[in-house]
Amino acid sequence: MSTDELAGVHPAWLPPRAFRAIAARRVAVHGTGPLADTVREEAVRAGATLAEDAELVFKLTGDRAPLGDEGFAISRAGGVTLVLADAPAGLLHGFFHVVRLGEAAFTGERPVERHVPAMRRRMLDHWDNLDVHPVMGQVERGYSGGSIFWEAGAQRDLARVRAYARLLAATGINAVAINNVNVHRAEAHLLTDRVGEVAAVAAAFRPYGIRVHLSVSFASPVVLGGLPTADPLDPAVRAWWAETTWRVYEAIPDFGGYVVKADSEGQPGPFGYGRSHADGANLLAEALEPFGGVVHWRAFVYNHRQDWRDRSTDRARAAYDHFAPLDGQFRDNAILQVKYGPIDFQTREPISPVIAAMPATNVAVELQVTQEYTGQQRHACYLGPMWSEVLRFPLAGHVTVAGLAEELVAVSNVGDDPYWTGHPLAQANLYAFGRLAWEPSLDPLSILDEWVDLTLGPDVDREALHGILDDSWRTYESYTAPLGVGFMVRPGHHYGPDVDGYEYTPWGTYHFADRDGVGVDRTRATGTGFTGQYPKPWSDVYESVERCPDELLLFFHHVPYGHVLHNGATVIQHIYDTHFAGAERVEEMRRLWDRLDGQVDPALFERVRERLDEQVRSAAEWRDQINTYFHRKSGVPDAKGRRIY
Ligand code: GCV
Repeated sequence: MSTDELAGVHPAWLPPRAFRAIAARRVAVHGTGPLADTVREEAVRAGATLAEDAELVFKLTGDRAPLGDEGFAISRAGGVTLVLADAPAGLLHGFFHVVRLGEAAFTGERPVERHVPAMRRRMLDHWDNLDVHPVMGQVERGYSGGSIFWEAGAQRDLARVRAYARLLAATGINAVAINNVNVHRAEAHLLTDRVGEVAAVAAAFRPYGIRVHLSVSFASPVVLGGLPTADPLDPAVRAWWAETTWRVYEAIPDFGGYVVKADSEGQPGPFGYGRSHADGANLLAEALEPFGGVVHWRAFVYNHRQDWRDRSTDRARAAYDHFAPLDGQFRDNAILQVKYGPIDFQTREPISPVIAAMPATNVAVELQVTQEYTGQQRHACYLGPMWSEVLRFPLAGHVTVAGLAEELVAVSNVGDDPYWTGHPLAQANLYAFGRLAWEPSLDPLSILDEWVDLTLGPDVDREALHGILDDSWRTYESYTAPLGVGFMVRPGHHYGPDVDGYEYTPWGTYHFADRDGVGVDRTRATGTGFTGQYPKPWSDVYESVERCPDELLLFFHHVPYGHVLHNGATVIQHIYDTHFAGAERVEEMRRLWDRLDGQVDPALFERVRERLDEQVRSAAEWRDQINTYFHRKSGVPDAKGRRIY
């Protein structure tokens, strides 16, 4: 692909500059097959010469054991940098590792260092539709323009997808689901008569070691096959899925598999036939099994038609209540895909107890790179620190979330925007997701450094960028969601404050603020009992109002405004203080960005500046609405006498 094909598209973390250390070197690639070819092409594209007496050597070990399908080992001795892998995908990951190292890959001696991915699948889910949806736009919760795959119901030119594949491979991502989990009528046909379009996308991803997956409707046998039922135990339904899947593999031999959102927010599922979610998932797993495919079955199942008057139903409990009893009943190639928190990608949630409740099930943890609830790519909010906290959290004894999960999946934040992600700084989130999925113990701030180096160059004001991004997630939390309370967002689009927006709706997301206090009692003693879904010590820690960490207090407890936090402040004063401080901090972020004027591309500079202006405006709105709301409810004045309306 010539770069001209992508005129006007930002190169993100793979600009020509990032390959400087490889340019003009002699490179040898010992290996055959498409991925080895990609490494050769990349080397040549970087400006290297292919030669036998090379100073950068890529070589297959001929072994299958220590490095696996994707790992590599890198070393340097006698002026030769050597990348070894057991399989060609490892050579490709090794190549991008050399890119990240830059000159350091060619300096001095290097003892052998092994790099093997922690997660076997590192996947992005696109919530893309073929056409513009009347309410959601084309990409559901997308903040970066239209889909890179489709336009006006038809497949787009795939040059952009090839460039995307390359960017993703450079972060370590190896799987992409290309359509929305809410499968509408047109998208359902990607499984059958429009599978050729999926095959074309798969061909664009294949040279970069990325497999394509498809979201499918559980009702496909009815909608597409004309059967009277989609009952998972019906022999005709099983035969339909087997035959349909066989045809998919005829078109795409390395097809990854299906993603299913069932019995959730209006999507059809096995409950409609009185069957369990294990029956549903196993139906598709059985059809995929002969071809080595997998089904990602989402655990995001809850009642979205709750009566707000009903205090006995707790949305946080739903996934565990549905799935924990099914542990051990899923086939090996069924992967239960669990959102990291029990509600829905809020700025702050506890870890979902489902992740620890399924020891006999393959679990994928799902994150949201698209910033639905974290500023919609209008606010700078670097999520690396949040994900790192999630992955390092010791949920089951000393076993962390990263240790419990087989896979990491995230909802993509990419669209046809020239910067890929709307907010140019939101590229760092996509980059960090891939890197953390490969190695969850990486320091998110070092990952940010990598992104800055590759994307903006080594000479930009790094201190200013760290000043803007390092704490931006905590800053976002401080001016939006106090103490683990969620969903104080505008209903529908979820941007901006609306404290009572969801309070009397059927969605099950309430804060229960009254004149005396705020928060959701999820204790076993007096509340919904959700705390009982956690293993020890967390079931006790969260149950106890004294031991519960401040940042989750209102998620687990309803407390009076005068309740004193571990940090010494009352709940109400904490709300005021953090909202004033958060909005001020955003003003400082905007000032810091001005230091990059002249150091980065002027159009990129302007784009970020515009977004920071909006973030300043929006943070002030959040501050004033939240503070005013709680001031009016509680009648408690701000101890510092600041302006509240
Ligand atoms: C794709 C949230 C979002 C929905 C999304 C859903 C999901 O509820 O607001 O847009 O639907 O999560 O994860 O399935």
